[in-house]
Amino acid sequence: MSLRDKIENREARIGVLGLGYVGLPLAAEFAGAGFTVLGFDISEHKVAQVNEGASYIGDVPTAELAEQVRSGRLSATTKFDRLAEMDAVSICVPTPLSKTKDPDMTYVEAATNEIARHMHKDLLVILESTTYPGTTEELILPLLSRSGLKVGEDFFLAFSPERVDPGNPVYHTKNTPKVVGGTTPQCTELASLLLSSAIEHIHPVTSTGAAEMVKLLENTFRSVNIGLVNEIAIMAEKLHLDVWEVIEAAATKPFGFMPFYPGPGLGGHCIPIDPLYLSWKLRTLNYKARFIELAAEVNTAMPDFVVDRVAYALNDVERSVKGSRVLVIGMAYKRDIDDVRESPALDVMRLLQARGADVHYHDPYVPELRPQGDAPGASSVELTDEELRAADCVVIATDHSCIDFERVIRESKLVFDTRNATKALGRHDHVVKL
Ligand code: SAJ
Repeated sequence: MSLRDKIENREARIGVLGLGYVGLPLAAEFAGAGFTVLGFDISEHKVAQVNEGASYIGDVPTAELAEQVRSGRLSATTKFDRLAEMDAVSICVPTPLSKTKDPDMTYVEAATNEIARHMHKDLLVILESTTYPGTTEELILPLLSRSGLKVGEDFFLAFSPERVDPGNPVYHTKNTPKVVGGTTPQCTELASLLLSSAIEHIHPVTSTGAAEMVKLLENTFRSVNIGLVNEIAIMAEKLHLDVWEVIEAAATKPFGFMPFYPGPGLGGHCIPIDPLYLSWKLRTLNYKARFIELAAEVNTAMPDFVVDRVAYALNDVERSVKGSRVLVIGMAYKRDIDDVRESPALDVMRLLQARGADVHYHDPYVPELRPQGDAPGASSVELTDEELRAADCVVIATDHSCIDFERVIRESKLVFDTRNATKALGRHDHVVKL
């Protein structure tokens, strides 16, 4: 039976490498579409949780996962030799930056080498991990071609960028349009056929490079616009203007404008990182991607800007940062999630500590901070009235919906609001906004 037939009658066995915030939802969608899915991960813990039907990803409800595991549609393993049983494999492993801010392709290479070890005729491989244009053709294809099998005839290779917005209440894997580009038209067609069985709208492009570039355009668009609005916030402060009022008014323009909002910096494992994959690739071609590098410069300077503003606000009440007790509300990189990766709130806390402040934090989604480098661990404090009153300054770094900011204002001596979390609560002399 051909791969096409196996996909059409849902008999194709699907492997998903990497069971994180991209892989687990994708595996669940393929299982929901009627395929038998085997998740692969190096983490025994993740594999055990999946096989117990216990979801560790907010976007995958445990009830749904448990049902798929019970029915045998979905299971997980750390035994990569079972890749030999797969008809199609999606690679959903991390693509972080190295210490020198260059692409770290070790996870993608390791996953691809595992697949290469178990290559067989008619295998479809789809890379989902965000990466620089050229990765699929220059890194993946040669590793898989060592088998002697010919791409587009004996095996099929495509790139299809993940578009997961963690915590988004409306858009999930199934209803978010998916771009896909294959090494050959046949690769594009087969990858599109498989993906369209689990995802409502597929948008094919003519090459893997185009698909890789689409994702980087999406995330560079965000990084550059956030960098712009952060610089507007810095300008507004020098002009003694309320940047939030200005953005709210600009957003009344019904065409040609899209609001972005300033903040304490740029967090997450995508937006601060993915654009640097593009600028790195262009540097190898002797081109300087100026917008990407400038946006990164502005965004990474925001924690310092915030701490300077906190220092000025304390100074206005005749307090120095040194010796002051500061409570930072919110450690997650954005509201209503528990992820602290690249979170600017961590930088704000550490910069305040470096200036001698006694810093505590409260985040209902982040009960503990593990020690990182020379930074000690910490635990989230209860947001009691006493805790608020004891602080010389409360810094709102993440505007979680569950936090009662009215009480924060009422019980605090001084509030520095980096997220306009207090906008609906009127003006207060002791509340300073970014
Ligand atoms: N941020 C601002 N101002 C804004 C928007 C965001 O300061 O106007 C900050 C956030 O607080 C956060 C960071 O930027 O720290 C990233 O925010 P994000 O909303 O882009 O969140 P991510 O990184 O979790 O998800 C993004 C996706 N988000 C949206 O499209 C809304 C999307 O770009 C990608 O699908 C995803 O990264 C990814 O995996 O690439």
